[in-house]
Amino acid sequence: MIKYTLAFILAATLVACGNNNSGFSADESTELSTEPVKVTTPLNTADTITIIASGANMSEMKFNLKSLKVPAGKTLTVALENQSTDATMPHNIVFIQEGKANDVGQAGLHNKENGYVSPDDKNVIAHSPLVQIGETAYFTFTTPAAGNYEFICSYPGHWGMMKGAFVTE
Ligand SMILES: [Cu+2]
Repeated sequence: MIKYTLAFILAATLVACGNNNSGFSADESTELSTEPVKVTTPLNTADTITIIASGANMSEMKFNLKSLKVPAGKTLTVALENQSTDATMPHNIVFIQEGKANDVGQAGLHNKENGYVSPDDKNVIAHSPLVQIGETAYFTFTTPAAGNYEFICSYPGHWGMMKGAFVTE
């Protein structure tokens, strides 16, 4: 866990210095960062990207990425780390078809037992379980065909703010 987080930070630093050859990329949602940030090593079967959810309330909640670009048709493991310290802030991450955030979120409302994701939702590509504060969940999926997708947190009320672009190429 720590290892991957450090790799992320290191890679982001390398990119800031002009390294531009990695397999996937991400934008950090800090206000200072306007350039896409390239992340870690080339994407292989065992590659993991750590995504952090944080914020103590509904106006602060966020993912640390605004966008994530990965190769199409590759095995990707995502670690979702919930760094919030407020128990009312569980989060998930749901990779979805473009433009379907509200549909997926609304369908998820009726599926609390499945982590607020409808199990037969065709707009959902892959998703984490619901992650409680201070916890990290891992899940692995095959990235979809080249195209533009999105990611959201489908916990009730969160998907309007907790969202980003997911691009495969
Ligand atoms: Cu959330």
